[in-house]
Amino acid sequence: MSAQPRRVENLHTDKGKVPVYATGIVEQPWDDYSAEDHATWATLFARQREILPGRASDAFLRAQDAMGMSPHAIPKYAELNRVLGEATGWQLIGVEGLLPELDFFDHLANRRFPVTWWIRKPGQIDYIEEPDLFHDLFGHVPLLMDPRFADYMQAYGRGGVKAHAIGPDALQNLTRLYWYTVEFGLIRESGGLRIYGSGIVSSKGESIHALESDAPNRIGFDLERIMRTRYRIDTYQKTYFVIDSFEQLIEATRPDFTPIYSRLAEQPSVPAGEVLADDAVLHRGSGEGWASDGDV
Ligand code: HBI
Ligand code: FE
Repeated sequence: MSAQPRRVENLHTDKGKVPVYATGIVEQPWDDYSAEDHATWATLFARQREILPGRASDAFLRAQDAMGMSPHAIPKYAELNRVLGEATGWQLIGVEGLLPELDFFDHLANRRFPVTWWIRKPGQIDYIEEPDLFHDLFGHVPLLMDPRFADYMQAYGRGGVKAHAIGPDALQNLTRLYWYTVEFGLIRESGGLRIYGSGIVSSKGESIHALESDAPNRIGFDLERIMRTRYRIDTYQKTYFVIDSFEQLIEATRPDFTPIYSRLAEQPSVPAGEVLADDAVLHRGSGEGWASDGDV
């Protein structure tokens, strides 16, 4: 019988006097996961851990080990929450899948990371449209153990709540920042370029492509440049942005973004594969294999 979650609707969390209702939270139905679910986790986990040493950031690999994640079984959110809560105060909550943006931002602003409760089917091992348990748990959760990244994710959530109140253009600018850092970011470490973005680190193909292919651009982090840059949903990224450290992310997101949104509203967006004159270009991509349409 496939796992069916028990709903915990409208978890009521008080922030001062204003109650905040977090919707769509479900208990992880761990006892109902099938042998096939655990086998899918094992296959994906082992395959990624095979190729990530030397490709993923040290902080990511260390954090994943510290959490005790292993291929033997799908981790229990409650067990991870003990380690994570101790390290940075973050907690995992089970969800059905993608949440309305404001709900998502509100969870991040309160150090709650939404993790999809179900895992993909064996036939979807190489690609799945929306984030499943493997993408969230293997990809996003480990770096929440790192105090600097944990702060960045909470700041992002707070920024998202504000951007949501400003309007869709601000939201689009901020979503691009999430996309090119949290999902598809690269970091320069002493050993060279490494992956920290969840969308890359949870994908075998993109873990190799992002670092070793000649096709994509690799450009130094620039906040406003990133916020203008469109991205790809259904193919590998055409451009990857590279930070020097997680501190750089924190510093870049310290100021209030309102004046930045106003400045960006006057400027055209940048196509996903374009290189601009004042970009800090680490690698100008060949563009081989790029789709000509479909930037969002
Ligand atoms: N919901 N569960 C979940 N996970 C996400 O990563 C997520 C989301 N809702 C919206 C969203 N991401 C993006 O649009 C963010 O940029 C807001
Ligand atoms: Fe994600």
